[in-house]
Amino acid sequence: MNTLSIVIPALNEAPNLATVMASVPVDALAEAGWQTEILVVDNASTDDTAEVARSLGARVVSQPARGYGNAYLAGFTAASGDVIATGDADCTYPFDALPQLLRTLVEQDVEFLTTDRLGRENREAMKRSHTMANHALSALSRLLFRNGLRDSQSGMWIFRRHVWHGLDVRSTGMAFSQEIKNAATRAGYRFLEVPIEYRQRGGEVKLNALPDGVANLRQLFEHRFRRSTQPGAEQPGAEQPIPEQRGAEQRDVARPDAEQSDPEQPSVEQSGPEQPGAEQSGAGRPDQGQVALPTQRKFESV
Ligand SMILES: Nc1nc2c(ncn2[C@@H]2O[C@H](COP(=O)(O)OP(=O)(O)OP(=O)(O)O)[C@@H](O)[C@H]2O)c(=O)[nH]1
Ligand SMILES: [Mg+2]
Repeated sequence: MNTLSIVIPALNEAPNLATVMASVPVDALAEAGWQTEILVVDNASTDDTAEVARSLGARVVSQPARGYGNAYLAGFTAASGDVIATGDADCTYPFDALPQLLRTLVEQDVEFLTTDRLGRENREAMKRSHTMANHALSALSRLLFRNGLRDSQSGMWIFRRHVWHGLDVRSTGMAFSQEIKNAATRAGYRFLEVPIEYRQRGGEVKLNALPDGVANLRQLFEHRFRRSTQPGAEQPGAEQPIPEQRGAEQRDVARPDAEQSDPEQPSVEQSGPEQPGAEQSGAGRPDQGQVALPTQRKFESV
């Protein structure tokens, strides 16, 4: 059985968790050969996010240091699956499409799969100002990193565990999302971007649009011109085999399969379901600045 960890960062998302957890098709995933664990990272919530998550059968990881990136750093450390999938705790991401997305990961032998929410069919779900900011940040990100990704801000990624261990991702806040994508593509992992359905957010917005946008801009330039200090991680020009490049963009939208104690340290709690893993392919690495060629293969939508 392959093992999958679904990591969900949550800051005061208690009212959304029942919907989010119910949208994970654990049975369909099991039928497809994926043993799944769900980790909710409680990011110092002041509501009962942790209790609700636990009662719904999630493993709760406690991250007292606020920040979207901090939440993922703790979640990935705690995750035991050979494949990790992510998404917000606000009902926006289609966890019900995971069986299809995993099939794509395996069939196309991708190491890092990211998703694109910016298709026209999703325009009702995102505020106009957010859509424009996402397009602008993504355009700048493409210009600097030359990876062809349409949506640098999407929070749904599915990747093989070894990828995370080969990356040098430093953002503690919202810039984590663009940084992990740009780090993975720059490091030369086989990547692919597929369209997904994006849904309206439940509950309160947590994003601080202006400061988060400015922080993202700064991070893009810092990352592009960074000299890595971590040997082997995302080192431009390192002596590694160059993998076959796979590219951004597939056009049909991935939709749900209809059938189918130290307060400063993150802590993990075991509760609820099983443990996650999937077959891995060799981690090919780096060659900075390679442009990924768009694949011609279409995503199967249901
Ligand atoms: N913004 C923010 N989100 C956090 C933090 N810690 C955990 N999260 C969670 O990270 C996810 C992303 O935050 P969102 O507020 O949804 O950010 P977003 O998706 O860019 O913005 P929306 O379009 O409003 O959904 C949510 O599940 C949050 O609950 C944090 O410190 N700040
Ligand atoms: Mg969100």
